[in-house]
Amino acid sequence: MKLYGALASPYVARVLLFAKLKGVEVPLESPPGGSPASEDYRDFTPIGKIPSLDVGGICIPESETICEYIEDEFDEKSGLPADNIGRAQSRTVSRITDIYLSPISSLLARQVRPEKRDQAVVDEQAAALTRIWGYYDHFMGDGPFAVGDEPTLGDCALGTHMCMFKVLAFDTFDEVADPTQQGGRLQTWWEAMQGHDICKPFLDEYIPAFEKMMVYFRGK
Ligand SMILES: N[C@@H](CCC(=O)N[C@@H](CS)C(=O)NCC(=O)O)C(=O)O
Repeated sequence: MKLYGALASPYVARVLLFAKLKGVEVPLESPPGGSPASEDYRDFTPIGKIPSLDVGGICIPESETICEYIEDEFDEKSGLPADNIGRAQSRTVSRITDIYLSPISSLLARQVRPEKRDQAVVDEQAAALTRIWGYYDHFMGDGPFAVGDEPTLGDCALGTHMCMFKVLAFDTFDEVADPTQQGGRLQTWWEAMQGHDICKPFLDEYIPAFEKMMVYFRGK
């Protein structure tokens, strides 16, 4: 089993953090052909995105599906809460991240250079982010993590995305406030992530990997 991708991707990082929490070793490799755009990689996954998981030549695409596969395949330590409501809440945090939060990162990435910035897009996305932070407030379970007192699937998705937003958005646009500094549920959650012996060192390693991507966005 090997994971194709690069740590700078929050989707790749999510899978690596999830595997780490479960105590599963998942080797990370560059995609066949050296890039997601290569013909070799497109033969393996026509979706052409990272990550994908290679299980004896079978391709499992999509970070969320890969995490669920790892959960099913290695069941010694669960990466989901014990009860069904908690499992649904953890998955909801992951889904909110993929469906509502993630698209905003692509829109803001195109606004990083001040001389090319469309202020209306930044303002609109800043307002959308405020609404989305409210979704987490509403749907997270009892804390301090997304659900309960251990990190699970949802924390992996939101944790890596939050790090990306810290660099891409909160440090870049004055209009976009950091919800982990505003005293609410997301602050409590972030403090728990920062106090966790696996999440903290992992996220500390992920941030500089994503910062290298910012060099690309700043030059765009
Ligand atoms: N829904 C996918 C998203 C993966 C994704 O967007 N990956 C980006 C890197 S962050 C990618 O592979 N981009 C390459 C491309 O679009 O050519 C997942 O959850 O795995």
